[in-house]
Amino acid sequence: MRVIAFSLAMGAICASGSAGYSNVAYGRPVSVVQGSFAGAGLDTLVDDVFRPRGTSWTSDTVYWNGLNTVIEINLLGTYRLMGGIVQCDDNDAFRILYRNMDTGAFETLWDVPNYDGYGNGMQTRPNPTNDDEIYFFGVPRVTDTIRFVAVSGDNSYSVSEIQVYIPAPATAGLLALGGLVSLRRRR
Ligand SMILES: [Ca+2]
Ligand SMILES: [Ca+2]
Repeated sequence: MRVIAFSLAMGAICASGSAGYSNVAYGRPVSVVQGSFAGAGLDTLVDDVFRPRGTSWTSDTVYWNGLNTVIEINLLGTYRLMGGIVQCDDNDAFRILYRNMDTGAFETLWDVPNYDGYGNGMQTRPNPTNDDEIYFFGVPRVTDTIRFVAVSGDNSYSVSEIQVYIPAPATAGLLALGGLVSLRRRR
């Protein structure tokens, strides 16, 4: 009985996404609030689809030149963000910002590093070999809006996926289920 319950629990965790976390940017409204962009529709940034590793920076991505462009995602709710995953051009550094709910100012959530300087197309951060690996922020932040900008690089920037995570509701339900199983066993 104990073994069966444990197996069910593990299955539920795997099915709920990246190690028990939910991407709250998925399907949310995306807009460019400053500057311009070209290429794919903005909805492709929150569709849970990554381009194949090394895809050309302008192939079905959102791309732009210069540091003026600001992409904004309305999370349609207030969440405590634990971590993120992004896929963007390899040879540039980017930044995700969050709206400070007290001041309204946008502050740094994650400085997304330059992957390399030699031009190998789209690369997922933090782990180019695993689109499911979450980067956990140093300090989780409570917010309802995030922004994405380029910080430095070769002046040609692109992005194909932006994800931010909270613990999956399934995990909370799972804990309750586990408690229920324990309760029944004691009878
Ligand atoms: Ca995408
Ligand atoms: Ca670039």
